Amino acid sequence: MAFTAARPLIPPQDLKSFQEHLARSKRVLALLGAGLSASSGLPTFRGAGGLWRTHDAMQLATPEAFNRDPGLVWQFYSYRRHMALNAKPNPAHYALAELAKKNPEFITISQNVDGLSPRAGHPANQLKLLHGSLFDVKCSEFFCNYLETNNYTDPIVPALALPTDESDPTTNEAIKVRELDISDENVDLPEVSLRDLPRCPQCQRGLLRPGVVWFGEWLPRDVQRDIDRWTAQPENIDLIMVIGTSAKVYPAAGYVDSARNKGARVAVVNTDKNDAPQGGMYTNDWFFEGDAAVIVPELLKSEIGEIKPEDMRDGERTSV
Ligand code: BJW
Repeated sequence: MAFTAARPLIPPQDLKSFQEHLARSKRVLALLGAGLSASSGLPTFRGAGGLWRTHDAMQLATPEAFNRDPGLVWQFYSYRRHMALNAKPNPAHYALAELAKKNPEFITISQNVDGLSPRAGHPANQLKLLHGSLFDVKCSEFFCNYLETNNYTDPIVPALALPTDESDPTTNEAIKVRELDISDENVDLPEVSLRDLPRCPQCQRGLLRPGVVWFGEWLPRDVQRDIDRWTAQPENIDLIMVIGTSAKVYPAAGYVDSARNKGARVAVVNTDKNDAPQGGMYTNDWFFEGDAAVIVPELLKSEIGEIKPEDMRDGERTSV
């Protein structure tokens, strides 16, 4: 019986040409999206993971949804804070952090708000969090400037605690109670009253809200300024890696074109072959189809070596 060799995950010719280019590259950019954290167990926005109960996650990520039903939107974000706190960075988060430590001219623009890149030790000055963080909270009142960073209290207020399965016979004081998955529409969602939601300690009036960027909102000005300064430098950009993002949301998606306009070759890592950047793929580009958690460490191995389990030290936050 004849055996055919398993097809390598990354076509060897593509791996070789990418790594040769990476070795020659100085100014490198990465644009990250939700697919990077998919292997850590966190859902993406579009496609199968994009439904939270019966709600489109993209619809919940809007100021309109918060104004209409702040309780529901807080339940969505409180659930995601809990999930993110309990998730672990994956090898791709660590590989990108290692590349940043090796190359000070490498910057990463992340659309992710889950805190996994910081926890993987990605140097903060090389990590631009374009859409904020689940662990920042700010006042929703227009005239109040209250902002709290690194708030890891889970749940942020008691009313947002996940319901537990009271009928579970294993549930007792000694054993961790079984939390119910409220992203599943078949699980009853507890009622949350407005007065139990987190309030601003500064103005005492406004509701607190997650410090993330919703549709129609401006992006953090300092973050955008840093990126603009970096891209506007006279030197060319050598490479942009577009990892785990559908690259459909602006201004993030526009950085692919900005980098291309400064000479960058584009390398996409995505499980979906159809999720190429809006401007399409050029002949010199690479499309690496597959799980970022597997592909990214493989691509970067020539620069950073192997990511071993003992290298994956989680700068975990303690949930309070
Ligand atoms: C894997 C994988 C695995 C899965 N391995 N891969 C120009 C043109 C048109 C519209 C606009 C424009 N400029 C601005 C706009 C409006 C708007 C916009 O872009 N709309 C689009 C829908 C067209 N942009 C804005 O409103 C932005 N603000 C702004 O521009 O302000 C100025 C302004 C104000 C007023 C008027 C006009 C201008 C703000 C955008 C904020 C986006 N916010 C969110 C929520 C953040 C908080 C939260 O997390 O809840 O950010 S929405 C959501 O989308 C989230 C994400 O960061 C973002 C991008 O999604 P991402 O990460 O790409 O996720 P997915 O799910 O889409 O893709 C995952 C990918 O991974 C897929 O490709 C999978 O195949 C892949 N994958 N598993 C590798 N294991």
